[in-house]
Amino acid sequence: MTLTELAAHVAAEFQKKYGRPPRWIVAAPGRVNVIGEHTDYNDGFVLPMAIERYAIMAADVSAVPGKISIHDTQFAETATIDISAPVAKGTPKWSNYIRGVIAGFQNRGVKIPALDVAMNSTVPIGGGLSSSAALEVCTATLVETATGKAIDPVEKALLAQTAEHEFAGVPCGIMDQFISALGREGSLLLLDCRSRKTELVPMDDPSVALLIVNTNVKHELSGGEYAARRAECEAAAKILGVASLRDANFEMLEPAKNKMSEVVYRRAWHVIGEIARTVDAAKNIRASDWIGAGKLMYASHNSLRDDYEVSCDELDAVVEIAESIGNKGGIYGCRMTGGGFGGCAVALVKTENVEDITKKIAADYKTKTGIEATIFVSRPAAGATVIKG
Ligand code: GAF
Repeated sequence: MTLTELAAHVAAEFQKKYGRPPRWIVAAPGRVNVIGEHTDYNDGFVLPMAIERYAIMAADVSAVPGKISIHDTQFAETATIDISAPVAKGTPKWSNYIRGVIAGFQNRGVKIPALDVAMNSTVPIGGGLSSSAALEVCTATLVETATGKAIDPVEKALLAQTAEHEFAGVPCGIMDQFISALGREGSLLLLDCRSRKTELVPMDDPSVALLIVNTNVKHELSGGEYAARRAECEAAAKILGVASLRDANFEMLEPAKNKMSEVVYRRAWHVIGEIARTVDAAKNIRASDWIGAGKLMYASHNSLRDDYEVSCDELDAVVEIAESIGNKGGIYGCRMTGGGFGGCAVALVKTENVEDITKKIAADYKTKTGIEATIFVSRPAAGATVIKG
């Protein structure tokens, strides 16, 4: 479904639920990270792009004071949030992403009107494509539109990140909320997570495409593994005497090897290498060196699998199939994307081979794992947008 079709759909659902057309429609995209995994909370670089999958909300002021009613049209479930007091965690579980953002605006002293909302999302849930960041940034965009007070997109991303920390219990970095708020059509975003400076890296050559392969193995970051990785990185930085692993290098790591556990050493090894790979991949993509960028993607995957230990059999299976198809069959590189433990892989491919590659990956993945993958191409999309407002 295109964004225009999705907007028409959610507007019709709003009309059905509330008996009038919506006054506002806003959307925010999910993302795929091309390279730079588990580097954001180490002050490193990431290279994501917004994808053509969105969280979308249609809304109007409500006649019921002090309440926001949100109807999820996909799962036919309605959440009611009391905004007459400071918003706290509550049910259903998905409403916490919305609650967290509303609480963030309340903390800034923003007076939010009572709202009727219909929402939908085409970002797969638990697919590692940031369905939660899309929902958070979409909510923030709705609050901005309904109050007429836009905030700086960087502030908006940070507010959404705080919501994820405090209301979803995931101590995430800044990548997902940043790209959902700041994505640009036709470009990847090279984000320096320390300075928060962004650089657009054009990815509009029609001869190459990014193929997203959803293993359909659900990933869940609140399970503790993500927080454990973050703590291991902090431990490594402390031993190395640096503020974060962004300030470390291999020359510093080797002599400190006997001062840290083997696991902490390997985590640091991944992060130091991955930060460098991300900067190099951005250079390769700018120079249309697809082979060079693809090699870095495979190297990233191997490091995430062996040293960072956040891959899983199904993600490894997709990457092995991609390697077997190889440059000859039109695949330059492939890697797991996002937090890991399931979710999606991303492959850099020749556009002319997309159909054959899709068929081959689907068939071989089914044979290897018994699971049907969901495979699609996305062009780099724009970040959060106001469609009607
Ligand atoms: C998740 C987190 F939310 C991001 O901040 C990032 O750390 C990513 O995992 C791993 O690169 O998506």
